[in-house]
Amino acid sequence: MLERIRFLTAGESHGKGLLGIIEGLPSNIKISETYVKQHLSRRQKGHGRGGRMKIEDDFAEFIGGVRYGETLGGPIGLQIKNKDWENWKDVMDHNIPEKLSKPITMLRPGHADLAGLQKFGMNDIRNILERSSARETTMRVALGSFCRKMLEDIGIEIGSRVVQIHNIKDIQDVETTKTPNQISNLADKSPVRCINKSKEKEMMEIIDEAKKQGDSVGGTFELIADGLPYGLGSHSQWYKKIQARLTGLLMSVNAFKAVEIGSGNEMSSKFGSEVHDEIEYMNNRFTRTTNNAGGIEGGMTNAQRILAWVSMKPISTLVKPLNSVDYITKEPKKAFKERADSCAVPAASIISESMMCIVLADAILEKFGGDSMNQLKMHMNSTAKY
Ligand code: EPS
Repeated sequence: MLERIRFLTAGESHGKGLLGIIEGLPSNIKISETYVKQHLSRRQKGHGRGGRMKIEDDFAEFIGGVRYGETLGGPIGLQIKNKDWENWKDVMDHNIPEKLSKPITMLRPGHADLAGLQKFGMNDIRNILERSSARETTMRVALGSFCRKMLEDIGIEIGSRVVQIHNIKDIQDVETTKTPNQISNLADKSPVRCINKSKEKEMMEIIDEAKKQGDSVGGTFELIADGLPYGLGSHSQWYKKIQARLTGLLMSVNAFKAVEIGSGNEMSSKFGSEVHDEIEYMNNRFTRTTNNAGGIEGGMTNAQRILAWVSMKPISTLVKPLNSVDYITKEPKKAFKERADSCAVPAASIISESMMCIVLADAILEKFGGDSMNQLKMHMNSTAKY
């Protein structure tokens, strides 16, 4: 799926913290802990988050791979401490404590609980939920920030905005003249990352209503990338196709249930003549009259804006729990409930930006190569077509 970059995360939601390693990036990417922090803070925000985000102030400490503000070209190692660990030391101890915590056995519908216990032969849901928690995505955002910075330095921008929460939709297309950074900057000012003020209010109200009812809501966000050259990915083999790589990484986030590229679903009910983007040649460039393909044709970028819509299901830990069964006694019981978010769609849009950054940085490095940023830029200057 990734051709040049490899990354891994480790750590439990209420453990000491998270670890991450990314390798395959060139040397001389100029980056600081402050830059990464800025994106971690974006992920922490959003109306509908629960008590946990008031405890954490996510900060990725650079452990290896960066010297004097620049990457060294080797593996990059990061650590993010969980402040909440202080409250969970006994429950999450790696030694056997004097007093074991009571196993959690009331399975939550929609969570990894049941399949995880069956798979690993365990009987305490905590052993599964700690790693299936969205806490892990904190490290993905930190690692993705390195890819984002590399892309920024070669003129590629990635942004996002929320277009739907529950049944409240912002159907307004964003002006095509706005860059992904401009769109993201506007979205970042909104508590739900929606750039349409009247819809923002309605979205906040529906989140409040869900919270009041002990319920949760999902939603959809738009992902945008500009500045891409022709030919990232390839038509020539299934695993090289850029849409397979992009959707693969996006769908690796538990709660993401659908990804549409360009006009996506809408195309299935239209005639071919209505959806394919006509080609023109102006000012020594091929151009398009529309962008229904969302910047990808034949498994390759076509130098148009990449547009994707990603849909997230509602959070599965509910204050008003659903019917379930006790894993041990098999008796009908209400599912386990614990502190949870009622909506994490705004945060999810930042996570998906990070996934897109990793996929696009990887595809750029695959196509243009180079061990340093200078080499990459030279290769792109001489061969990239826009
Ligand atoms: C999560 C449950 C909540 C969220 C958490 C994901 O955590 P807690 O159980 O500690 O209240 O806040 O998200 C994060 C910690 C985060 O950093 O985004 C879950 O069950 O997935």
